[in-house]
Amino acid sequence: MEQTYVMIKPDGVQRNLVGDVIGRFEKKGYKLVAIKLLLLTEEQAKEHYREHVGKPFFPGLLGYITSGPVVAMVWAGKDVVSAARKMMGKTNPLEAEPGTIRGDYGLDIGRNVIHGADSVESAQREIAIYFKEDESTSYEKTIEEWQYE
Ligand code: DAT
Ligand code: MG
Repeated sequence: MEQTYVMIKPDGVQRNLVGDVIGRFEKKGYKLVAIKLLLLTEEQAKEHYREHVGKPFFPGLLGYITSGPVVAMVWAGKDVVSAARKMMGKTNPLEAEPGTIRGDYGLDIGRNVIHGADSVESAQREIAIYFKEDESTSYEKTIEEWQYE
């Protein structure tokens, strides 16, 4: 099954949105295979956002993403990479549709609550930044026969 990397950013943790975000992924039917609360190091943040190093917003992004604990997660399921991006909504919360996480809870592009990998390759790269192989758990859920044809 496809896997993606999802991260509740420091504002999401501070604003008590952890349960809501996890609940959305659970109720949709995705399977949690790894989770931890951690404070990003500057190195991890730079590696995570390496495509944005040097952009005008990068210093602010770096300060924000390392400002408090985040919830790092790996979710698995059918087309989970693109589905998670849809559930999160557009990068700028003011452009994100109501019903999406950013659309429901965000106001500012620099405080947009959640991160989700943008491709299967990015997901694998990002998972490796935060999790060792033995920190992901492979297990069956009996409900899967009611979720997948
Ligand atoms: P996404 O998080 O939707 O993948 P991205 O990869 O383009 O978006 O940017 C990563 C993060 O950087 C984004 O969640 C918020 C921040 N960011 C992006 N563009 C920005 C901008 N123009 N001003 C301020 N922050 C920005
Ligand atoms: Mg991105």
